[in-house]
Amino acid sequence: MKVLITGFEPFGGEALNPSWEAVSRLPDWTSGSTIIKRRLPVTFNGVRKVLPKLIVEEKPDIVILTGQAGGRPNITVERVAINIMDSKMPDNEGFVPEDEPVFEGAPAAYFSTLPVKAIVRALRGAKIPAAVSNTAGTYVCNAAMYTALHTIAVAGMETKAGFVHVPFSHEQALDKPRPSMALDTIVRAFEIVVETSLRGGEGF
Ligand code: PCA
Repeated sequence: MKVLITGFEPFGGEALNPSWEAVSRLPDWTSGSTIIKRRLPVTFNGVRKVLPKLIVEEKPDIVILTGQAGGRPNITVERVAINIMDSKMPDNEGFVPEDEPVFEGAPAAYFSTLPVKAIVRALRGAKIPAAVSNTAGTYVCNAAMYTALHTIAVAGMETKAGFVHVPFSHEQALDKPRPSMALDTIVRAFEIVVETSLRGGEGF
């Protein structure tokens, strides 16, 4: 099996993005499966260009996208991606879309095809605070999740895909009173997400 896991570059004035910091620390293979790690730009146009190419070329069995949700206290496994880009904060190339579709004429939403509940249970079983989230927002992370699921649907691929948000790391929270999680815990969480996705399980 081949797993594609992505993290994002920093955005919003942060020096790092814990999603990529954790992804980059993952092994290159686990349980007999190859893990391909990629860092994505925090740009609406970037993810819509890079992800379809990556998925069609690499043909992974599983796509796990990860990003930072600063302010959330736990790991959140996203259930749904919606066909909207709506942001007050500019992306990393200054684009501020308002009420625009990710893909014109495409479905309103896609559900994650990862075993969302099984992942949350496995994380909590490992004493890592985690929950299902019913919104990935309307910024670049939602656009990335939507792009991956839409690409897979249009190409008729069997690939499973979904998104996991992580809190700020402790380093990021030193200068602000926000919830944070140790990077080592986020790395362990991603290993569990990969292992549980490889095992499958019931859907959402
Ligand atoms: N989080 C942002 C985009 C990049 C990231 O790591 C989001 O939640 O949309």
